[in-house]
Amino acid sequence: MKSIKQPLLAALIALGLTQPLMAREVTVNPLPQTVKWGSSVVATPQGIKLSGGDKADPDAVAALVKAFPTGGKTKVTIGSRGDKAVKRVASLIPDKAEGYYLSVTPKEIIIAGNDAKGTFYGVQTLLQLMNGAEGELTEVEITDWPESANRGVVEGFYGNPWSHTDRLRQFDFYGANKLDTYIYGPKDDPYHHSRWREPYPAEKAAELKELAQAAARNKVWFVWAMHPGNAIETQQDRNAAIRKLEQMYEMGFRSFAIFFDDISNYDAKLQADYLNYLTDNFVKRHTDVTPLIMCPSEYNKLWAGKGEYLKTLGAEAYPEIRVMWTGNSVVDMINVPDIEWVEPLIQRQPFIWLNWPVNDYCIDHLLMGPLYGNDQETPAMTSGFVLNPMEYAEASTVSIYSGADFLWNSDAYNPQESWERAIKTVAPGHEEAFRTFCTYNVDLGQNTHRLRRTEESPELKALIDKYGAALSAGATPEGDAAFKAEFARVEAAADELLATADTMPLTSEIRPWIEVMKLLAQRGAKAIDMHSALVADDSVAFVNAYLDYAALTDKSSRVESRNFEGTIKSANPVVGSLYAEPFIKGHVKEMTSTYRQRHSYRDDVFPTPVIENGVYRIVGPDGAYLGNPEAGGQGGYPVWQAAEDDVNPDRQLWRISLNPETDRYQIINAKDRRYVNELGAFSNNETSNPFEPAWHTYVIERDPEGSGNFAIRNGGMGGSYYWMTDGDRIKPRRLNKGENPYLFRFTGK
Ligand code: LOG
Repeated sequence: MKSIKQPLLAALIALGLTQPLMAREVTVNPLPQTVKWGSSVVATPQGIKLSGGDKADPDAVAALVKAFPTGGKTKVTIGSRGDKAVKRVASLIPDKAEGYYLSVTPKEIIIAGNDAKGTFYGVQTLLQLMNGAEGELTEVEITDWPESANRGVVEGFYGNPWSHTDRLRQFDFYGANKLDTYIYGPKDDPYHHSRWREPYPAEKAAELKELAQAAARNKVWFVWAMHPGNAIETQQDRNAAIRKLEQMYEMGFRSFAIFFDDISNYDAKLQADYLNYLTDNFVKRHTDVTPLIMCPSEYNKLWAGKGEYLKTLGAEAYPEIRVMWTGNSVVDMINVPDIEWVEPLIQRQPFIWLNWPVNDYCIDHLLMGPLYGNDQETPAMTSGFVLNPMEYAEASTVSIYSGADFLWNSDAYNPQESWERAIKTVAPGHEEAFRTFCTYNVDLGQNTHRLRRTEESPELKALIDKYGAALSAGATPEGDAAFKAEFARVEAAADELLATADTMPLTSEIRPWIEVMKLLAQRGAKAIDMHSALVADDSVAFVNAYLDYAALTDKSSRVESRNFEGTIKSANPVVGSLYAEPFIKGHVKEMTSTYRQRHSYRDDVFPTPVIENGVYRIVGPDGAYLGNPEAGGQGGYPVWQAAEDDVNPDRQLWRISLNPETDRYQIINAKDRRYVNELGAFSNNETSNPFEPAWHTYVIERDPEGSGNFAIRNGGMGGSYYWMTDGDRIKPRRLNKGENPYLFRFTGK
């Protein structure tokens, strides 16, 4: 069951008899396990006549009567297995934790949970059915249950912790989407992390108490986490921990986690001993505190080596303590083998901490793309599964919505469809504009975890594929018009969203990215104007369009997102970094270079690149040429050669050009198109290179002393490494004090 369309309508759409626009489409998230539509039409209740309400789960009843006042005519029966009110449907209730049976007929509505939570979820499904129903419901019978327990969110990122209002809104969202777990652990809450020993100040404590209640109302299990670092050995430290946990207990919390992530000099045995101590001296001293959850220091396979740490932890920590796990690496989707690897080590099912859509390691980007890549079998193989979101709470709900869908019914989960539904739910009334926004905010950019997403701006991508190359070649009026139309569409979407930004929590939160998207669209349009002017040989129009472009670009570079005093600084929003931005920037660079070759009118307005894109000899300190004697081979490295290669001059020629994605130079041998990589060796060639341009693009610097020589510096991860020579090869390394890196000249062929 992929999406729930009312049956007649689905049939009409299948026959092509109606437009989806006319659809009275009803969606329920997460997708229920089984749905049977009837044929009768039922008027949506104005008021209800409730039976079973006195016995049924109070949160479920409260949610129901909030939507439908009692004292009306529609008969609604509610209850959980064992309640008299729902006895006659007892055999229809799924025998599954949190499951429910819901029936809507012209005669009555029945909500029957397998347990209290199931009843609450039955009500949520009814409310969602009503949402799209426009006055009428179709007769329906739903039998539903989750495939896994403990589905939710860990607020575990660096940066601005969510606000109190953010969290209250989140809990309502979780309740509505049947997520039942929230772990509180924002790295930049000092009372969680650096100052964990101290009690919350009164005002914060009052807020947290209110949160605990809001969570309970939504059937959300609230777990408060503490991050004591390595202060876990002395009796004093342990007393302080228990004191803090008791304070949190007093405030209404009953579930706790201990995080040991992102620390060094840790010890598995000691951590296990500490957790056991807290279990004996805190958890078990109460009758209503649940077993601890812990986040290990080696919380992913990449860091775990052979797993000695995890093995000790697994053997020593009490079996009821749950152990979190982020998968193969810090940021990674979860696959079956990852779980099969860790489970025997920790001797229990892992509790998944999915680092998605968290953006604290790529703060300039919003991650608005679909949630995909987790194996369907994984939720059932875990003791819990939570998503770590962005500090942008509202924007995170696109992924959280799909997380709820995936974790409830992973068999039926379809990333793209779920994402489309998320957009409609999260930005009602602005679906198209918000969808456009999301498609332009998919890529993560270069990042340490090397996770990329490529579903960016498919509309623009299609145009680039179709017209991109032709654009460089000359006149493409049709292409110009198509690009202009796409950029106009994007600008209109930005305008629509900006108009709501004073009133809508979502758009007010992401305003800086919307502004940058608008500027991107305007810059794109100017780039196309430049193209038309270049083709028409109109230098005045070209320069004017360029000046507009440059002013918009400057404006864009000055947009900032909210600042923060903690570990994360303000973000400079980047939009469309995978296709849109490189296309626009690369195209402008290329056109200005072409312009400079043809015209001199006001050519001073263009920035002069350190060196122009072109094919060069690279001449080293002793007048030697950098060559590629093993051209066409595998591996190896470029070598300094005293003599010019007359036979194969291409082996000493290098194509040096700015890479639009990194804005740094790539250096490729003209003979076999292999890259020089960050180790000064040859990498794969242009078409087979699987590595990100960050690893093999360089900053070229002109000697400020005016020698006419250049330095070549690694642009990527080893950013402070300069190309130096070592025997017959290049060796990128850090400079010694006072060392001169300006060793190279570029000469034409
Ligand atoms: C942190 C987390 C952070 C995330 C992504 C875990 C268990 N810990 O590398 O706080 O949000 O990665 O940057 C982490 O993931 N450290």
